[in-house]
Amino acid sequence: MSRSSSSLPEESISNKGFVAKTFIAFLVFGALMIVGWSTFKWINMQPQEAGALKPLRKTLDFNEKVFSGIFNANHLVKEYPVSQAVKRVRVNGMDGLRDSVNEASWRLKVVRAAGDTLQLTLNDIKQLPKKDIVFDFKCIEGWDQVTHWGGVPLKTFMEHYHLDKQSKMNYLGLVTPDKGYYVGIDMPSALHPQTLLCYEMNGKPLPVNQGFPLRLIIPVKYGIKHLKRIGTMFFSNNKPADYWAERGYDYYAGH
Ligand SMILES: Nc1nc2c(c(=O)[nH]1)N[C@H]1C(S)=C(S)[C@@H](COP(=O)(O)O)O[C@H]1N2
Ligand SMILES: [Mo]
Repeated sequence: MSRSSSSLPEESISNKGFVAKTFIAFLVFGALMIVGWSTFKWINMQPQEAGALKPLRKTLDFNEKVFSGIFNANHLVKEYPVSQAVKRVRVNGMDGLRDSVNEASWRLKVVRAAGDTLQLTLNDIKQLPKKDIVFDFKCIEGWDQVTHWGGVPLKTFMEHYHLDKQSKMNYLGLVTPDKGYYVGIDMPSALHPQTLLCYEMNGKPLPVNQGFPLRLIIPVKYGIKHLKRIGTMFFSNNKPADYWAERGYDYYAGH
């Protein structure tokens, strides 16, 4: 018997095993392709809901439940020394800022209830205790920068104007004077100690394209929620309309 003929049966056995394994691998691969492709097709066939295909919106709503469930109002976003704040702050998003704005005629309209609107000047707001914050501002598009803001904590503002009934509602809504940009904020995040009605950046009045005279600074959320140039504030138990949520982004937008 030659050596080659004695090694032949062994080789053909391992070859057989290899062929079988390859065959199974292809079957599994094919099956997964079919499952993946049909899931993709099924998702795409679903109707839209709030700017996203229904199954994706369901996922976003589920994420919102999870993240708002673990939200801790006492957990503070990291703060930095003022020296670390950038001097040239990026401008992103000009929706609702295209009209001119004038401090003398501008008012913050606070809708306490239907037909009961409080109208405040910038000076009224500046009378309240001021807080400065330097934090890492994060945009959902992927950039971030350490920036310095000043204003009155929204919680202090609500307490000062006796908006306690309103603060028990589920959401706060903010809208620019021209209604071109609008956000909805869950009340625990609105009342978070680092959330500001902000009128200063780097110790000076807000530049026009950064939201003069008054904007929201809400460090627990992504940039999309930091509405620039607030015109109207209102309260609701249902989700207020939200510009980017309508375009498929996460409504909660926390990080
Ligand atoms: N009125 C208004 N506010 C807005 C936007 C906008 O388009 N219009 N864009 C938002 C987004 S996506 C971001 S990241 C921040 C950017 O703030 P900044 O321009 O001061 O950097 O503003 C938010 N507030
Ligand atoms: Mo953003």
